[in-house]
Amino acid sequence: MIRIIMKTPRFALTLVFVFAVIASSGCATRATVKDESRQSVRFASTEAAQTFYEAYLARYYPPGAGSFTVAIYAPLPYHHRKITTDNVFFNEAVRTTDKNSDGMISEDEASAYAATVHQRSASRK
Ligand SMILES: [Ca+2]
Repeated sequence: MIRIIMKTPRFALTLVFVFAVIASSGCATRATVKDESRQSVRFASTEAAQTFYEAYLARYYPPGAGSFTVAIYAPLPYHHRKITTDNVFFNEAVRTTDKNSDGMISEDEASAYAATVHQRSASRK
């Protein structure tokens, strides 16, 4: 037995030791949730609302957004996640779209927002 250990490379023993320390130390997980109340917004027309919502959904909920990836990660002693709620995304989209900050999204503003969203998604392909 001693002969086997003596022949084992020092690197492998170090690796086993590090893994044992990580596996036995546990993992601290912390999550920060970023939330805010949903901003109220008016639309100049139903077409402006339709254009805005279609672009908003394309931006934040693209096709395949419901799919998930399975991955195996090495255990780390500390893990921190940031979770952003839908309201934060929605308010960001409204602030981006409402260029003159009057609380109403016009058809021109909705179209400009939709153009940036579609341009952004086209550049990713
Ligand atoms: Ca406006």
